[in-house]
Amino acid sequence: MGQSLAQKTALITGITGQDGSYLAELLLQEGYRVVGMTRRSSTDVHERIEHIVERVDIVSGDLLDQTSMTNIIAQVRPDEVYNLAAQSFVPTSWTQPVLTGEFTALGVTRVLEAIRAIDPSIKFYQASSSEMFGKVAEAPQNERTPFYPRSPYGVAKVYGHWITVNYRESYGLFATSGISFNHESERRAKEFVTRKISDGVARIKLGLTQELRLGNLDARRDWGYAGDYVRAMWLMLQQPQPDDFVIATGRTHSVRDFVRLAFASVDLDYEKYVVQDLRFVRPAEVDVLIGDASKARELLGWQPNVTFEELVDTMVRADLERLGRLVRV
Ligand code: NAP
Ligand code: F7E
Repeated sequence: MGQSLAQKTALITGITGQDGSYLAELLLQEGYRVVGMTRRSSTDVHERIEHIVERVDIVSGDLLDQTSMTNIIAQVRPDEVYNLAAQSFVPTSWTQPVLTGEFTALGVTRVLEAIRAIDPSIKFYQASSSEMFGKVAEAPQNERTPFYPRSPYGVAKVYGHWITVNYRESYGLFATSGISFNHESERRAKEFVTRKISDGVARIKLGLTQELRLGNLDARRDWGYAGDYVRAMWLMLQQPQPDDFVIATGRTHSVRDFVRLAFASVDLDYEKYVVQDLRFVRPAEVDVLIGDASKARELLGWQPNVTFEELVDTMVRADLERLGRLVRV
């Protein structure tokens, strides 16, 4: 892939994930050379980036492996690194707590160490999470709200956040932490509740199944659209100074609200199909999240474009279309 002198290079860890795929699209549009780090797998994991895989460079590495991280930074020499890779599913963090800590917490230090050793002028973005607020100390949550994580995942993200701040303060790295609230899309993995619902609604509508089993319907989240959130990530690295930013819509809805709307969008009553299943209830829950993104609005000029209602509708339509195609084949 040819590269002009002025062209910037971005390295994305986690390019095969939901956010990685949208961020890669955005950076290509912005004229970047995009390099994506993937870990070795015996199967094809490029599903979300199939449409752009010819336009990005893929390098093989793992957040668990310091040597691969250092070699990748040395070979790619990126201007910007977006650390999106993580074990990101909260329930798995209870069944695999040590692995979650290795990926999601210590993995951040491995990337920062590689940057520090090879070229401390590289800009770094850390994908921090509203799960750090957990049992919230105040509402809405902003950059100064104290953390009280409620899962091994949340605890690992608190480490990732503070090590990012620490490398900024210790070594003067351009290390920025984006504290994103939940963001979803038709590319979300099916284990997360929004996609589980949109996929379930489509299956029920098409007669493929009769019920949708869910856990706590009363949990509330500040849900936005992933495409909006990756724009904020990029904007953060275009600022004169590294900083921390909350990215959120400022609106909160319950899982029940999402379910009701998703079923209603295909003229069904959720109460006839949703079954509560204790297997999906968590050992410790984050009851309610709502973010205050005023700092991002003021300093980044960022605001979300997609509403909750549009998000629900888009996700259900996408699953109906996808499953409809399969049923017709
Ligand atoms: P995702 O879809 O689960 O993607 C995670 C990515 O990390 C995948 O590409 C995965 O690769 C990769 N990965 C996992 N372990 C790795 C390892 N040891 N070495 C290298 N790559 C590894 O997550 P997402 O929703 O796009 O989220 C992106 C980041 O933002 C994550 O750090 C997540 O914790 C954080 N975050 C997400 C949200 C949200 O609402 N989406 C909110 C706040 C923060 P494979 O394809 O090989 O599994
Ligand atoms: O759960 C409730 C569940 O798994 C949302 C990750 O991207 O956002 C995500 O974490 C809520 C919880 O996302 C089911 O108890 C009910 O209260 O979609 P989720 P999450 O745990 O909020 C944050 C910001 C991240 O950083 C994470 O990486 O929905 N819920 N019934 C259920 N959740 C699931 N998964 N499945 C259910 O059946």
